Amino acid sequence: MKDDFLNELREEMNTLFFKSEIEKRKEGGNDFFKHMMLLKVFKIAIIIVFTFYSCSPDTKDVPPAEEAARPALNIPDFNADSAFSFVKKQVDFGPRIPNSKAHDDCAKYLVKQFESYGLTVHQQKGVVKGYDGKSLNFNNISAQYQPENPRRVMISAHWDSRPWADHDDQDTSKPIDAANDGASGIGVMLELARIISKQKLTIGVDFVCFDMEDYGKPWVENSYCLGSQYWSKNFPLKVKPSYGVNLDMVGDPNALFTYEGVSAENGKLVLDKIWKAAHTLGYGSYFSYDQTSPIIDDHLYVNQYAKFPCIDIIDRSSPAFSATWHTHDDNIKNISPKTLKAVGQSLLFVFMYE
Ligand code: 1BN
Ligand code: ZN
Repeated sequence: MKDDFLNELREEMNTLFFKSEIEKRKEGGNDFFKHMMLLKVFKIAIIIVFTFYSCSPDTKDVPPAEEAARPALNIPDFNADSAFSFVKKQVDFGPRIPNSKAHDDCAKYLVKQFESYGLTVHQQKGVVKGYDGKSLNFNNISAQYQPENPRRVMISAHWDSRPWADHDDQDTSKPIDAANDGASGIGVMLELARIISKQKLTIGVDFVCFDMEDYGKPWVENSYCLGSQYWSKNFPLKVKPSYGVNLDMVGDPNALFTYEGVSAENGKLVLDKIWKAAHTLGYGSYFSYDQTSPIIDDHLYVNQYAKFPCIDIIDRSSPAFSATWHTHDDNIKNISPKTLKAVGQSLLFVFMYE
């Protein structure tokens, strides 16, 4: 079929050339001949269009030049100091433990911040029972950038803090500041929201602050991540994001983010994309391609119940996550703006190119 058309096209071209030569040699030509020539040109045009757009998969599969290489985008700067100030602000409220004033104050602050960026805020409030039988008031706060855009991604983190320092050797029953284990993820998220709200992305973004992640007891099944369990089982968004990125403990100076097991199982391509961006931008020392054991965190329940791929960027630099995990050393002094930047800038790069 294709060859027939190409042969016919060649024939037509030869004929036209031949006739044109006759035409040139004719003095002045005549109307009938000109009319025939126009018809011929028209016929050839149709054959060319048909040949190249209908009968030639070879050529159709070649992307136009402008699609082959996307123009370089101007990626805004992720401001590490701004992200750090968002972490400090949360810590300054005091421990954001369930049923406390600091918890309420921090919720109001988060809502106000997202609203100041012009985002649509939604609060999913309720009561859940902790592993100890206590009733805990939770609030999963989400903010939407381009709420009507059907192509969406989610960025999540937990905003509550652990009421105990069970990995410390002192004051284990006192709450931790949780500058890293909680506030760092929300700090990076707020800075991303601040920047993205001023940009024109091709995707919508759901910023989701999960509550009650850290009111759990080791080895008590499903006792952690109470907010994200509720959210994932009572999915409040109109559109499911294509994928989600959960941030947890993204502020330690010696952070190491790996291919965590649950993430690798459910969102390998998402990991590939973010890790590649990080290495391209010069943050490779924070992002290891090594696979580590699966862990319980908010992303697990998103994958399990909300059923869209969600990965976790979480510090696996020591066997028990970061060195300060669930100790009183998890404070603002041990937060590095450089680590916040490595994570935030890499994500901004990925989202801008979606
Ligand atoms: C992550 C940070 N997690 C708590 N703080 C989740 C977790 C649950 C980690 C159970 C270990 C065991
Ligand atoms: Zn924790």
